Amino acid sequence: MAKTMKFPKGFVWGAATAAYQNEGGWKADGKGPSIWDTFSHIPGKTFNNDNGDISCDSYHHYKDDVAAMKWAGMNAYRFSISWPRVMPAGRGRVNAKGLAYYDRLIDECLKAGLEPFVTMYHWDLPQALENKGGWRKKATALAFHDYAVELVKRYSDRVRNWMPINEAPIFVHAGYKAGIHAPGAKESWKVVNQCAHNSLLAHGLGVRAVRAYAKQKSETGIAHPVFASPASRSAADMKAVELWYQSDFLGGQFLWPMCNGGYHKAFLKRAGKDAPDFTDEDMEVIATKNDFLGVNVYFGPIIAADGKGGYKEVPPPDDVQRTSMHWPVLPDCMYWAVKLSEKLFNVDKLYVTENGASFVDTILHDGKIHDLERVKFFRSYLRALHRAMQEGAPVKGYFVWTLCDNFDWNSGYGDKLGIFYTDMVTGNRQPKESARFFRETIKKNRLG
Ligand code: IFM
Repeated sequence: MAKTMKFPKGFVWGAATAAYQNEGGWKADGKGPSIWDTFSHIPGKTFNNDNGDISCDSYHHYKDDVAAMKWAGMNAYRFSISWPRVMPAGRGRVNAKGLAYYDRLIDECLKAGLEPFVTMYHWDLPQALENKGGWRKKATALAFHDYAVELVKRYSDRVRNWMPINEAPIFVHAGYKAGIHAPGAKESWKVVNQCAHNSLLAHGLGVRAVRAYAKQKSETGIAHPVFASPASRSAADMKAVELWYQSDFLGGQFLWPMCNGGYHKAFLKRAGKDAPDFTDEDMEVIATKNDFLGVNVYFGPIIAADGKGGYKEVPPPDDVQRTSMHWPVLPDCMYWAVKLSEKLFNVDKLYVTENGASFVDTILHDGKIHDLERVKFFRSYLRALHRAMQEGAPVKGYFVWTLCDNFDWNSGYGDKLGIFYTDMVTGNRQPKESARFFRETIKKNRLG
């Protein structure tokens, strides 16, 4: 019989969403255009030419989102604020109606007993800033600081948890190198590394905005994706995976300088002439101490020693289960994300800020959605998380990605990750089996 796994008292259970993926209202009440509005409106850029113009229409249905989380027994909600809704041109004039929307959402959360965890940037850069160079320019990080100050002044009487930046490696690499995300650029490595650097700078400035203007004791952290696991526990593979976290373009380039006070020499060597330009002052800002690390866990590279003092990626087993996005199901990745972050990044508090899976699901003849593969996925990842916590990892909460089926970037509505089905016509949110699974788990605060 499977063992019962208890979570600690006060454990944070929530759902995570992002403004562009959920809100809709892309032109409502004075919102400015974002790079995702522009990109998704170019034919051929997203699956089926889908876009987030309406999506779950949370701009009008936020009360339904909150009610769904309350039904599931959650005690927190991680959502992002749309920069161009609040500052249509990215800097300068603020949009009173946009700011008021988040007042309503925050108040509704608090009324329902949901602690707001606010992401300041989940990829919807104001188009006006992209027109001036976007993340290629330090000016964007400075504009982000002013935007962050505005948010903190406005909401910190009610918001205590802030994540300035979400998943920098993804929006930088997919948006500025591979060109498959907005703004669809394919830059040189030198420019890409500069974008990464500027995103780190923005994060540090966001943290400083919270420190300087928060009206109550508040905490900050980054939400970071892509965590590698070692191929085995051998000393050589463990050393190889550490090297990945120090020097890789997805690993070492981001968390290492933030948490350990500067780029690792192995990263600078790897980047060579393509390393970003930076000043000592930049590095100080980037290393501003955070209170927690947010880990977004889906899957990650499996790393082994290459026999020459370096590392190599080994493929997952051929028969590994895959989600409809073709992502391998690797629950051990959760265990290692937590364990290695604790070890290498000097963190004393962690949240799983995203975890979820796309599977094909549909309403059956009984009117229900039996997404049993997704339930199995959650069970296996939560078990791995619990194992790390049993070994002492300071994990304080878990956010499922995501609440409702929504727009998932270049795969549009082709992949579903919600624990609630969204009726895009009526706006109705219908619980899937996975939502019931969370309701049970949260109620008992244990698995099994
Ligand atoms: O939907 C995304 C989210 O915006 C960032 N993390 C991965 C999710 C699944 O693709």
